Amino acid sequence: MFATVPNPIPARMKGLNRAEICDANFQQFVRDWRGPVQARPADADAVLPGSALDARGFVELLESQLISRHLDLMARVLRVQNKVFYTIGSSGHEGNAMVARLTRHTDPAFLHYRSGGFMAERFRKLPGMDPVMDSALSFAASREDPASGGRHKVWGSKPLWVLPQTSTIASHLPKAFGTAVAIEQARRIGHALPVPDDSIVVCSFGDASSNHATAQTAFNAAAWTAYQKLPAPVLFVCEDNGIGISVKTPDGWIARNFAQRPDLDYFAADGLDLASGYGEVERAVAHCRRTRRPTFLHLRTTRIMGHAGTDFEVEWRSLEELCAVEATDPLLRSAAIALESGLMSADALLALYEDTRARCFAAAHDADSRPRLENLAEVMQPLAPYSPAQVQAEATRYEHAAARPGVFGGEAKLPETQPPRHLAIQINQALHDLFAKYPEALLFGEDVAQKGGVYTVTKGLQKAFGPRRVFNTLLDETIVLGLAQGYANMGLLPLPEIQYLAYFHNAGDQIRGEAASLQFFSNGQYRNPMVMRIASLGYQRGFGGHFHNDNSITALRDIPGLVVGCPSRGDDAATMLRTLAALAKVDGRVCAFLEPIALYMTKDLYEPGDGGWLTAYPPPDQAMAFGEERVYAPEATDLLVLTFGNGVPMSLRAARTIEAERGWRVRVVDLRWLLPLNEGAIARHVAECDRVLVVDEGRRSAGVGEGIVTAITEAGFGDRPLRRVVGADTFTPLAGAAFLVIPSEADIVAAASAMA
Ligand SMILES: Cc1ncc(C[n+]2csc(CCOP(=O)(O)OP(=O)(O)O)c2C)c(N)n1
Ligand SMILES: [Mg+2]
Repeated sequence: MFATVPNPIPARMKGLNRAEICDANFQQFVRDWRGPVQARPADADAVLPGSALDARGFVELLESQLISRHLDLMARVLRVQNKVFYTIGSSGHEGNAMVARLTRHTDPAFLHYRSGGFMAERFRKLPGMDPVMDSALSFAASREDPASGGRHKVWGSKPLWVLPQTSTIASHLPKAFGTAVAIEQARRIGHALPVPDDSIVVCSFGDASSNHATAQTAFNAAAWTAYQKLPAPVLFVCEDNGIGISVKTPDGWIARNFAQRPDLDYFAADGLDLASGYGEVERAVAHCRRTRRPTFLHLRTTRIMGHAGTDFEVEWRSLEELCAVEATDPLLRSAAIALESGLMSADALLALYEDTRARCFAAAHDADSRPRLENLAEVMQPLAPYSPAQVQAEATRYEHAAARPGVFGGEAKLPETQPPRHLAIQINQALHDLFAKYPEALLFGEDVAQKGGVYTVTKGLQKAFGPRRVFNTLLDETIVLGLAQGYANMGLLPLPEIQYLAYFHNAGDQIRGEAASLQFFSNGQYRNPMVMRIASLGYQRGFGGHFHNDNSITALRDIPGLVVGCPSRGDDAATMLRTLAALAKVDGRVCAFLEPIALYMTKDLYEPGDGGWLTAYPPPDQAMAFGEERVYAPEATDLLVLTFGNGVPMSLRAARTIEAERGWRVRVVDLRWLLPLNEGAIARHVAECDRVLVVDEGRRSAGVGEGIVTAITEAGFGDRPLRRVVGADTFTPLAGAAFLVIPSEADIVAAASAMA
């Protein structure tokens, strides 16, 4: 009934610059329009007979598509002039504007880098916002970029609930799923959400990305949730352009892979054609919102102008194929609809096209004149905020006295009135206190609920606080950490547990690339505070092998902005947990709490039965200052031992031997905080002592010890006699051989002797 886009467009130009060709194609297509024209005003009727889209909606969507397109074209031109620093565009994907039109600005959105049309359309949802200028500032890496403050070209907006995403494809799906779960769960625990209760989460990504393990685990977790009739209102939008950089997605693969997945409800819409695609997008959005089930919207798109400005497709694809792809340009289809429906004349459409181009260039030139990030302090400003006074006040804030007798089984059983106990018990009691203090705290992971974790550290928490706040997840660390980010996005305080440090590594990107980077890439506007507990480190007797004794602290040590704490005794664990929770609450920090497994049950220090490693429970108004070390024998100056974790009791024992053998008095310092290292404290102790031993149970290379030695040297004490006692650069073997690869008391004594 209505004319379709001529296919293929004549290959009039064999030019390298396909952006110019796509640009010219559009203009020529409109100028040459000879299709039927029926004059009519823009009203509320269907844009075309049979379409679910009304005329006014169509015109607005077209405007959003044009904004997206001209931002791409502008970027291609101004990149070479060094005014713009990003050329991965949205051309061919502009139909995703339909998803924005049919969702709300309060539906949290985690977007694909080609969701420019979505972004332009979402900007309509709030008055007074300008998608062109805001985007131009981001393209120009201007300090005034409202999304990232000039730190990356991202789709992001605080008022529009678009959380900026990293370039790591698929890494955002677990947290999008987590946010959807959080929306539902918050209500169930009486937590006030920052968005309406019936919000859904929008999560877009490419067809190639859908194959990624991180994407697949999110689909699986969503289906696992829905299968149990639990809500997970996430709308996965697969923007299927049939290709990933240069690798084609097999024809039909997305439908084959997703159309029949149980508990992932599949909808397919033509993202190339607003008139025919709109109704199906509308059904998918309505389905997700109404049923609260995970929904998969397969949106047909195309990719024109290459993967990025640096991708010269003519070098690796035939011209015929390129022209055929360019003929599917959704803007040609939108132009046809505009002309055919009589909503626009060719002149009016061309004028709108040129006006939009002019707007984008004007904004880009304006953005180029704005200040960029000019010094390191500016760059790092949002990375790791720290407000000492507020953190201290929050950590010691104590207003839950009335709840505690109920939690601990009576006034007479309050833990601070009990005899000294070991680490596992004190962590457990501190968690009970934190849960009483923070009604928004959630603890989850593998086996943490009824069983109370492999080492019973979380025992009783579920009973005390219920299955909505303490629960088992499915077995996937990526999802555990994706959930944590999702809960945090909705204002909850997540305490995810990673069962063993060795199993952090396969999900590490969720912290390294995602959680720890959010404040940085959102210029401090979004934050995902959490306290991640990880059972860690070696020295277990009778339960061994590498994977239960992993000592790779290195994997955490270089994550910008992350806080890593590692207590060696129960009282420190309790006060440190309070400080970590406060850092999360006050400054939105992502925190890792390394629990030395081998010390969980340790009761004695020097002799069997001496109870030397039992500690009293610190009352709930006490906390540890962030960065503060614990010093044993502060008056001693002959030898300084800088250590942490299992190294602390070992060093204390070794110190006795050293004192007996050499007559040296030994000062042992438990650093407790491994990231950031307290370089000032290290330097202070070194300055006061004659010799230094660094005892680091982590690995020799890139371990904590390297950081300590560097701090000593940089503080000007490079000439102090110094030795390192460190783990070997190896995996840990099973049984007794495990002790060959990690420091021992004898090693510490021997290192001291070597300095005599
Ligand atoms: C985890 C990861 N691996 C590789 C890349 C490099 N990379 C960027 S985009 C891309 C292809 C993505 O294709 P698709 O998901 O189909 O999205 P499209 O670009 O086609 O929209 C690749 C391999 C990346 N960003 N992240
Ligand atoms: Mg693709």
